[in-house]
Amino acid sequence: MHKTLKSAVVVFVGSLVAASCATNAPQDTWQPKGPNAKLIDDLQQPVFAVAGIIGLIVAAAVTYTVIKYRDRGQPIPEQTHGKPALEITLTVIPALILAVVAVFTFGAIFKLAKTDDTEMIINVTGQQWWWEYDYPVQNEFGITSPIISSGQLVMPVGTKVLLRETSRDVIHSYWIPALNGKRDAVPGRVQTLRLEADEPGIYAGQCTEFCGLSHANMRMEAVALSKEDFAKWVANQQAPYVVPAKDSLAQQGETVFLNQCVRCHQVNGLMRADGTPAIAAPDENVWSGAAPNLSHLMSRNTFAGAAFDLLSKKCRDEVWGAPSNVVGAKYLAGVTEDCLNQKDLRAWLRNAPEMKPMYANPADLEISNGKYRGMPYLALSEDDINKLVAYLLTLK
Ligand code: HEC
Ligand SMILES: [Cu+2]
Repeated sequence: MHKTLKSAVVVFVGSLVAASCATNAPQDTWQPKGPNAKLIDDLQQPVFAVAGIIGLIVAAAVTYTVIKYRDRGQPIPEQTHGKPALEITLTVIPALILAVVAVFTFGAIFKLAKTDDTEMIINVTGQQWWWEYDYPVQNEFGITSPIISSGQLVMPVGTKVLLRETSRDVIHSYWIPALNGKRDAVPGRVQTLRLEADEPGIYAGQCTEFCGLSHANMRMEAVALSKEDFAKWVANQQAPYVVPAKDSLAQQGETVFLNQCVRCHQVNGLMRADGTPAIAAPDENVWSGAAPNLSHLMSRNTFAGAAFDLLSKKCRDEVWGAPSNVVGAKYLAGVTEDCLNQKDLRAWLRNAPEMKPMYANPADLEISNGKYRGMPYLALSEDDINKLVAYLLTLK
């Protein structure tokens, strides 16, 4: 066999084999789990089929021509100029195909852009390199005071959720492939994205607009809960602050937290020693002007832009692998001491920029006017880290 032909066959067969490898592909765009993603899938399947058939016909025609008419020293054939009938036909046929595709595409685009049937609103803000969610007051869902969370977007199933997206720094893009296409989060603008899940479950996604050094570590999940489970989640997010038991390790951790962390991280209801509420000022300390609200940190099971698990491997597999009728209950159990991924949380407190690159060049810190991009290195002692972990575990 000819050498190039041989390698072409190897590449072709190889890519077919490679393409069929992924059995566990949570970000597969071909497995819609809600009506918006289904709408896109219903469009892309036939379009892909038509394009595929045309692609095969063209490839076959090219291969046939290349082999049949390859240069064997034969005389140059008779030269012609133009064949109007053929040219018009070959223009009209693709135009008709594209016109049909366009009709269905526009239909889908308008349906996906609808906002007037929205049942629930969640504000989504991107920043380097994590997502913040802010649930405005919506009494019909029991949200009587705003809820602020990060990383994992929790939503009720069978509900038309409208994300209102923006960004605090550069352009990011929100994408949960199982639930819908992508929508850019642009500073100074609000853009909407519909999400709706048919079944309870955890659906993975990631930022899909290159946004700097840790773009690849800017991930997220949508957690769809049954309506009853969602109501429980809401109630927990609004539950008041629980003061750590007197003389416990967690109480010492609270003190460390007040000294080291509260300038960036809000914990609702946390009081300073003098009895005044501790109000975080991330705008003074962080380049994007925000840091995750940690009030109910242990109710989520990933952290730092969903790049790391808060749950140990064993517990994570139990939650994420749970069938849809129990996944909600498992998720709501949150992170208990037995299930905490101690290793990664401690490593994060020890030296966050080492786990998640924030600066290609440390001198860049000066350029951001002394404000950190992401979570800084805080030179904490192991003793303080022990106390902090005990404290963070109380933030259920
Ligand atoms: C200068 C501001 C700043 C300080 C001080 C700070 N952090 Fe952070 N922290 C951040 C930012 C910004 C992020 C988000 C980083 C990311 O996800 O890439 C973050 C992320 C986190 C997260 C992950 C939260 C989530 O939901 O993903 C935890 C936990 C955390 N910090 C704990 C602490 C603790 C404990 C302290 C005190 C010892 C502390 N931080 C001090 C800015 C700060
Ligand atoms: Cu991003």
